[in-house]
Amino acid sequence: MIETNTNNASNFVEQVDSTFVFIFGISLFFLLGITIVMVYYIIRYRKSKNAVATQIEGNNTLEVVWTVIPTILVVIMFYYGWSGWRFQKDAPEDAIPIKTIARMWSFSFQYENGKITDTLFVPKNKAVKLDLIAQDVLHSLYIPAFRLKQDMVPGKEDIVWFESGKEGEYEIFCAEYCGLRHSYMKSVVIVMPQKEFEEWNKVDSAAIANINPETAMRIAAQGILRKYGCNACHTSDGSKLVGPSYKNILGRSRIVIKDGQEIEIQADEDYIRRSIYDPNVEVVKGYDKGLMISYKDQVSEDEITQLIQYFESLSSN
Ligand code: HEC
Ligand SMILES: [Cu+2]
Repeated sequence: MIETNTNNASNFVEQVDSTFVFIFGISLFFLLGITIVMVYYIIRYRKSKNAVATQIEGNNTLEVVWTVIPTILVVIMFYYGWSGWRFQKDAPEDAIPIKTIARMWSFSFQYENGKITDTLFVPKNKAVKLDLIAQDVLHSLYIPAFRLKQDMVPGKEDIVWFESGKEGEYEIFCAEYCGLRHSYMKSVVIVMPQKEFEEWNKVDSAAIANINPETAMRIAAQGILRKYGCNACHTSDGSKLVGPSYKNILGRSRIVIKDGQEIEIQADEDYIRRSIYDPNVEVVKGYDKGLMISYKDQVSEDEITQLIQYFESLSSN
């Protein structure tokens, strides 16, 4: 359930909202003021009443008034905008750091203990600092309820921070058009009591003992696919998305394009490993090159082995 009442959802809500109301109020005042005066003059000086125009030669008082007042207003607006922005960039020393990774087309969040999730979990009443990393193209982290938005630029380190005062679930969007499935690039931040967060943070995702090994293997593999955001482009049910489905991927032959040549290749375990570590060397025919990035520094050999097992289980013979 997404929380709709955003009072106190983050420590920025009040300040951003009052800046918004201030700027909106000034804009509305001038919109109405100018429109009313304009309509009044149209009627007052219409042709039948005032056929010959009166020429007016400047007015110093008026010139000064309409230069000085708007300048003051704009400087006040700038001040509010600037100080609010500075504050959002200046995380407290003791803020909990969470690595926030954006890529086509999902977010993931890595906590201090190495745990990685696709939903952002944070404690209530505790400052949290998000270290932003874009792995492929421009993205933008947008949490409307927190009044927080920051572009994520590949190669550029940036942070945002916040402290939430209200438990609940809030939406996260990518606010920078980043390709085909940009509109699916969303997530959720869950604010929970500090105790619950600490408990949650301790629980190891591998604590799925005592279930049948086949199920454990599937759960683990699906966890890996979620963790790295693979499902933004691939499915397990045979349907084509941006990339081919994992279903029936193993053991089949397919045409790939390598060095500009079409070659037929048998999809064995080694091919799967190469597809994940060097995806743009052999590109499956009919799909685009350059969309999948190399996961060499991310997915471990052990995880690849687990994925291969899972892909095997999806291959009906
Ligand atoms: C941004 C989209 C995207 C993401 C994210 C992505 N892939 Fe891919 N993947 C593709 C595309 C497009 C292809 C086909 C072109 C090619 O071979 O590079 C592909 C091809 C593959 C292939 C070869 C498929 C075949 O039929 O031969 C495998 C295996 C694969 N991806 C696994 C993964 C895994 C595992 C992850 C996560 C760690 C992942 N992909 C993340 C887009 C993506
Ligand atoms: Cu994006």
